[in-house]
Amino acid sequence: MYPTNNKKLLDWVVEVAKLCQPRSIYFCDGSSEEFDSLTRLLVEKGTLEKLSQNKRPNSFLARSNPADTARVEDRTFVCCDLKDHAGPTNNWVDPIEMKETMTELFSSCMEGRTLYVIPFVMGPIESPLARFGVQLSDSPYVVVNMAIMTRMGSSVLDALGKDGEFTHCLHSVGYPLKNGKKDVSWPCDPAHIYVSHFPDSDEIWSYGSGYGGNALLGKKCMALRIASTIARRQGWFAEHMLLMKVTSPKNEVHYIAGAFPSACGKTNLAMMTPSLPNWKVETLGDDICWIRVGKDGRLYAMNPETGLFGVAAGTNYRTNSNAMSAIAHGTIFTNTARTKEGDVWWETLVEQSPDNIIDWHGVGLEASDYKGLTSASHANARFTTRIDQLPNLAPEWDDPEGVPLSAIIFGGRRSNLVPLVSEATSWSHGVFLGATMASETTAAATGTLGELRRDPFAMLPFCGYHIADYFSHWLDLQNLDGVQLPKMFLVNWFRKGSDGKFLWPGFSENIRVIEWIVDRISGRATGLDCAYGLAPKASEFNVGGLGLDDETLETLLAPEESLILEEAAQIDRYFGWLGDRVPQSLRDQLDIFARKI
Ligand code: SAT
Ligand code: MN
Repeated sequence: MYPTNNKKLLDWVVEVAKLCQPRSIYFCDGSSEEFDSLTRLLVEKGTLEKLSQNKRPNSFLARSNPADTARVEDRTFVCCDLKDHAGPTNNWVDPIEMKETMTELFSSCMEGRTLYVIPFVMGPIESPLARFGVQLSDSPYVVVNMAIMTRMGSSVLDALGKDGEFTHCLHSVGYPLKNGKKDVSWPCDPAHIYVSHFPDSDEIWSYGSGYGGNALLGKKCMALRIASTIARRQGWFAEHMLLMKVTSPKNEVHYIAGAFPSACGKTNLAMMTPSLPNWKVETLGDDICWIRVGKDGRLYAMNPETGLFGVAAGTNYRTNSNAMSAIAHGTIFTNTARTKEGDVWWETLVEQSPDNIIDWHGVGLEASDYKGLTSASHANARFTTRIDQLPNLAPEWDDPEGVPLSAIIFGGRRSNLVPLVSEATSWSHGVFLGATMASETTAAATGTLGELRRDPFAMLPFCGYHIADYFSHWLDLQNLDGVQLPKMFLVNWFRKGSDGKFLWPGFSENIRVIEWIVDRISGRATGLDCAYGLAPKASEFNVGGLGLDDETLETLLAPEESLILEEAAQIDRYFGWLGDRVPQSLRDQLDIFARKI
């Protein structure tokens, strides 16, 4: 009677049903009829509101519980056998203890609800890198989001067959409808959130949250934290990187992956509209890359997702017109404001400034109330939409083999010190640049570094094992026979002048940085030696038409030497905190950096 004969899956569903006591069990088939009937159900329950068919066709708005609006890093756990394997950047709890705690929470937690069985695959099903997962969840909101973000449904069960292996992903919002308790529009249990990973048994258990990466377990939980541990064992890489295709006016094609911490413009870069004529940027992915060494020795990258789960704030026609086109229809919005006419709205959608809006709490505001406020939509309001709605999607985005990388770029938000772009002088130096990248949490005062969050490879909250071992995994690549490694670059769009204003226009003008990167790949540019590697010579960097004066350009292209010793001391303390597993070659790179003044 069930649409699978996979014994492990059936046994597990029975076991979970016994524990969680759902009213019914439903196997998702991934069809559009299923999607429509679940969104209808969610509208009835008040979780979703249908937006105006005229203004935003086939789209919905969800408002979450105000206590459940984002990933919670301090409730995220890596429960491997030994604490030392999780390392200092992860919250570790003994797996047996965590399972005891969570089993109590899961006990009868789905009463009165449907248990949805969500079979999914990360990556094209026929890809050598594809990995199967099954999420058991009591949230229909999760089902419709997983239907957008992953390849989900019957075809996955078919491919799994009788004895296919999969990551076991268990999820509950933690709001049982016991003793006649009424449902609410966004059920959750924010006081008891746990997002737990068991890498040794390939399991994820998540309780209490219905939001984003806490609840859509294919994304950060499986495709990054669990996959990173598997990748390390098997010799590949699960990375928090965008993936883009760049075509130059000379018709050179390059695929570039990029790691950026949050709030550094990663999505906008992935979907950039170049300002320079005859350059073309196409998107393959905005968040996650799985990378392996191909038969020819090059690194091949693949986006394992099928959707975009993007931040609404800051997205508009000026910053990202491709994303705006993608979300013009068929999109689920969560925690944005909306207009009285039934369209979505957020503060930076300046082109459309409605007279009155309904904020993300569902409260109506007059223009005089909300103009000037920055809270009508939540700062982490999101859109979930299919990646193939992007007008600039690269056709090879779902090539099962992936695409060969010419470059990997790292970037953070640094108002001083770090130049606009520089190229690593060796593989070890590139790994050093990635391992020490950082973003400002508090703006720097002039002459100091300010408050920095080190976010190595933008993997700080996503690496499922000891981050120092992760550095070694990257370093080891250079020792592989016949490997042809991409070049590595560090970029920084956020340098400020003494007046506190950004020196670089960013957005579509970032194509100029890409142009220099392409010139380096093809050997046309030579660059200048600096503390961060090779930076562009002013004469080989295209600023035509920008109106940048020579002095500003000079400042942008060079490191701020007076801050290098302070940075080196900070990195030294950081390595000290990470412990003695930090590879010696990275400590050597730090010495070289500190001496390069
Ligand atoms: O909620 S997600 O984890 O998917 C996005 C993010 O917080 O980075
Ligand atoms: Mn991300």
